[in-house]
Amino acid sequence: MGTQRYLVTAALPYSNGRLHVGHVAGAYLPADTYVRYLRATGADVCFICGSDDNGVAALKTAREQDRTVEELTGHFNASQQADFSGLGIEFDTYGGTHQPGFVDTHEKFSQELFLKIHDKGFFTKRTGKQLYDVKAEQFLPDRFVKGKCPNCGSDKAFGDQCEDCGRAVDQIALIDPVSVLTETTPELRETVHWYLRLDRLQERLSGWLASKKDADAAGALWRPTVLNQSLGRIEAEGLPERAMTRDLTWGVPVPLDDADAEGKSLYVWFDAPIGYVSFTAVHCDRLGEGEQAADRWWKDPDCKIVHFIGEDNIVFHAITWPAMLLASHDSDSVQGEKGEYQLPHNVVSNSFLNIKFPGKEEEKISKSRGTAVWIEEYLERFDPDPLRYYLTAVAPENARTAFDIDEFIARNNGELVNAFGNFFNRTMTFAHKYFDGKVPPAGDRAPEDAEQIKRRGEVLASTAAAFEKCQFKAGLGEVMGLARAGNGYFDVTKPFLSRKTDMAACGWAINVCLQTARTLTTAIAPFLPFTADKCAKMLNLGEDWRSWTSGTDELADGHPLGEPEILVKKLDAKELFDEK
Ligand code: B3M
Ligand code: ZN
Repeated sequence: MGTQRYLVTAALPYSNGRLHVGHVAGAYLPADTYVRYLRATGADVCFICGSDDNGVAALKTAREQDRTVEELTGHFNASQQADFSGLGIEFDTYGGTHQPGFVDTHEKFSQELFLKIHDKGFFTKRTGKQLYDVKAEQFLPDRFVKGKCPNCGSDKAFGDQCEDCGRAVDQIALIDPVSVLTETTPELRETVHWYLRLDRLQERLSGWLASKKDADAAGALWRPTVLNQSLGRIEAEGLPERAMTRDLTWGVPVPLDDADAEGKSLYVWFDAPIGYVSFTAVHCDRLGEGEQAADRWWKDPDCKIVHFIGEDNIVFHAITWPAMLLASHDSDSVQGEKGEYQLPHNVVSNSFLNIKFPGKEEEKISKSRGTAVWIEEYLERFDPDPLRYYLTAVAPENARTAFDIDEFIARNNGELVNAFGNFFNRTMTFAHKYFDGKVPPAGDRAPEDAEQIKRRGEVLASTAAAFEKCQFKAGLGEVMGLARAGNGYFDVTKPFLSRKTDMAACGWAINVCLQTARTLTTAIAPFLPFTADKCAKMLNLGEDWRSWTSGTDELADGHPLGEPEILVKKLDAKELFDEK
C-alpha cells in the first residue's frame, strides 16, 4: 500500500464580502487544521478552495455597490485570500469560478459534467412558471426576489432560502414577492429549465447516507448533524427534481444546442462544487501534470475526499452534489468505480457561531448590524494563533456556540499564556540559566519521570484519534492537557528547589520537561502553526519535527537549544475592541 491520499476542500466563499470569525470557525480553520495533521502523518494531501463567483449573490452586491461583477469578485477573491494566508490557512490552490486563470477550465469541467448527466438521462427539460420583473425585463432567480417565508412567515425570505428559518424556499411559494431590482411586484411567466432527477437517485442516495451511520463500516465518522439533516430532508419531503439552470448570463452558459438554452446559465449550486474539481485541474496543470491529472484525486477510490462546510451547505454537499456525481456514473456502484467521480468520504460540517460583546447578550453575527469581528481588522492588531486557538476551543462542532470577547481574552491569557506558554518559558529559562542552553542528562528516571515521558506518547495517540474522528476541539483539549501535565510535573519535581541542593536531580527534571516540550511542539502544530514554529526554533529541532511519529523522539543529552522567546502574548480586551 502506498501513501494514503486525501483531497480536502473547504466551502467556496461567495466573493461579495469580507470574511469574519464565523466563516473561519465554520469551515476553513478546521479544514486547515485537519490538513496539517494529515500531512504530519505522511499522507499525500491536496487542499483546495477558491471563490464562488457566479450566480446572483455577486451580481446583487455589484449592483448595490455600483461596480462591475468582475471587479467586485476579483477584489474579494484577493481580500479573502489575504485573510486566509494571514491566519495560516494554506491551500494548495485558491481558485475562483470566474477568476482569470480558472474561469475557462471551470466552464469546461462544469459543462462536461452537465452534458454527461444530460446524456445519462438525469435531466428533464420542463416549462415552468418563474417570477418576471416587467420593468427590468428579466426573470428573477434566487435572491433577486424577496418576500414572506411560506414556512415561518418571516419577511426575510428570498427566492432560494429564508434567512430566518434557513429552509429552502421555492420562489413561487413566496408570499407577497417583490423584485430586489426594481421593488416592483413581479409576475409569473413561463420559462424553460433543466431539472435534475433527484427523485430517481433518491434510493441510492439514502442508502449511501444510511451506510455512513455505521462509522466502522464507512471508515469515517460522520457528524450526526450532517446525517440527520440530509436523511431527515429525504424522509420528510422526498427528493423532488430541482432546476439546475437559471435565466441569467453571469455564470457558466448552458452547453446545449437548443434555442431554449439561450441566455441561461447553470445554477450556481450546480457549478460551485465543480469548482473543487476544476481548481484541482488547474493545480495539477500548474504542476506540469496536465488537467487530466485531477482524475488521480477525484476518480480514484484510493483517494479520500473530505469536504468541510458550514451547516447551511449540508443539503448541497450531502445530497445535491453526490447526486450529480452519481448521475454521471456509468456503473451503478454507489461510491463510483475507478475512473468515475468518487462520492465524498466525509462531509464535515460545523454549526454557526454567534457573537457576544462585553456587557451585551449573545447575538447572531450580522454585517448590517455591525456585529462581526472581521479577519482583516483582527489581523491588523493581533497574531493569528490566539484566534486559531479560541475558534478551535469553542468550535461549533455539534451545536451553535459563541465568540465571546471576554472569554477569548480570558482563555488566551489563562490557557495559552498560563498553561502552554508558561510551561515553555519556565523550562527554557532553567535550561539556559543552569544548563548552559543544552539539554541536561536524563539520568535514571524515577517513576514520576517515566510516567510523564509515557504520557507524551499517550497524548499523541489520543490527539490522533480525535483527528481521525474530526473532533478538533477534543484534540486540542488533549494537547493542552499535556501542557498542564507538564506544569504539574514541574511543580511536583520542584527543579526550583533542587537547583540549590541537587543539580543532577534538577537536570533530570528539566530533561523530562524538555522532552515534553518536544512532544508539544509536534502536537500543537496543526492547531497553532506559528507558535509551533517558534517552539521548534527554541528547541532547535531538525527538519522533520512536524512528523507525528517524531513527536516522541527524545532530545539527546547535550543537544543545544535555541534562544528563548515569548511564545504567546497576554491580550487586553480594551486593545481589541475599543473602537466598537
Ligand atoms: N458559496 C458559501 C455559502 O453558502 C457557498 C459555498 C459553496 S461550496 C461549493 O456561504
Ligand atoms: Zn422561514
